[in-house]
Amino acid sequence: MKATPLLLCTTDADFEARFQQRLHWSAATDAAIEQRVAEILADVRARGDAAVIEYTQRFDGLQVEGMAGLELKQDELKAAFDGLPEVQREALQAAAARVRRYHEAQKRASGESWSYRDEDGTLLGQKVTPLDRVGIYVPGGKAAYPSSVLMNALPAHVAGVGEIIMVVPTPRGERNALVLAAAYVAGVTRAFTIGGAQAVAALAYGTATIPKVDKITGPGNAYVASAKKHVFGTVGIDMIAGPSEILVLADGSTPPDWVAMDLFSQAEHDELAQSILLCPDAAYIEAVQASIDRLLPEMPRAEIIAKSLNGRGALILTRSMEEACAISNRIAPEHLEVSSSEPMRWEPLLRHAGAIFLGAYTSESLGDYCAGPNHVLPTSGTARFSSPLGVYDFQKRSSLIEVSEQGAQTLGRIASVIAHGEGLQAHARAAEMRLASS
Ligand code: HSO
Ligand code: ZN
Repeated sequence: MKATPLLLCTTDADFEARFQQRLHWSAATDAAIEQRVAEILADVRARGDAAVIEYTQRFDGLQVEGMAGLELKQDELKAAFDGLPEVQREALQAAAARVRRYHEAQKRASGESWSYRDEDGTLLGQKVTPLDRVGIYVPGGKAAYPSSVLMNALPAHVAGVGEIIMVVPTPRGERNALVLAAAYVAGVTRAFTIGGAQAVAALAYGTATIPKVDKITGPGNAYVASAKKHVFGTVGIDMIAGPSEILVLADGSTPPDWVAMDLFSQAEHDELAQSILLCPDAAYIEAVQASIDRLLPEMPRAEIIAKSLNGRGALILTRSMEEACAISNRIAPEHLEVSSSEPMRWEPLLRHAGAIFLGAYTSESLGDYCAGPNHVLPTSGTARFSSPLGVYDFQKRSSLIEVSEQGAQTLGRIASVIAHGEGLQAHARAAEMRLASS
């Protein structure tokens, strides 16, 4: 099996066209899926628990008497954790501690209430409060990642969310012990073995057993993505994540094997994942291709990696590191590795990326599990306008205003003039009544 990412050179006349073609990705919005999801949502909304039980039996082959059979009790989560080998228990706890610490710092830096007083004594500010209850969707099967349980639940916890409800499908009753253990470590409040659009519906509308949440986060398949879009507005959602992406910006100083393996690390997630190398050194690009050729046969997921690299991968020869940085900004990748001996020289030039990994030792994979920052990141160029999942996604803000008697005089005159201009008499009178001269 061969993996040969498309070789591009920015000096080629057709570079722009071929580059654009390689980047292009459109989420398949299948009308049949949309229709099916709308029906499931309406059914769960109308029939609650009974519908959830039926769909879980039909889609996951899970036969239960009542909803109690679909709930994972705290002692089961704990038992899953206790049953793990010690190295796994320790790794989960170490990762959780680091992710928690990072998000606590994030909360201190940007998640606290603030206020100030005007010269006339008027108080203005913003009060930050956590959401009451959130739902976390954890995929089952191939993409069941315990690390994602930590990445979704811990920022919610740090934000002060009262209840965290996890849903995870368990086809034919197959439970992933690491996922359950991660739920225990992250302090999930309640957990249910349900998935798909029916789980999203249950969280969004609530059933007799499953509490209605205020926001749903977490990745899922096409049905889950469609269901999240449908319920947006009834509840908040985090984002609709596309396939994983990595862009490596290399100056040629990192061992090529390291870069090849980092490209593999995202390619192994999904055939549609995108791995790109940008480098001004042609010999180095050749060396990375040689590493790919040599290392690929060792990989258990070689087939997925090859499909991803052949279909969506690219090795791009640039005129300079500056040009590589400019192209990276245009792509706005989910993960950006600056594999350079002087990463801090390039960092100020890099503006659009979900996460920036600086220096040869900072493999993206460390960020996926345990460095501390969140691994739920904007994909498909959305890093141009959105941010990693964070404490702020589990908080909301309320404006605070306390106008003093003196402040009412200044503000009342301004408001009155504009209210009259808008033809809204009650607004104007409400402001004028508080003027001392009135
Ligand atoms: N790189 C993935 C997250 C992940 N990797 C989970 C391994 N497990 C999306 O950012
Ligand atoms: Zn990953």
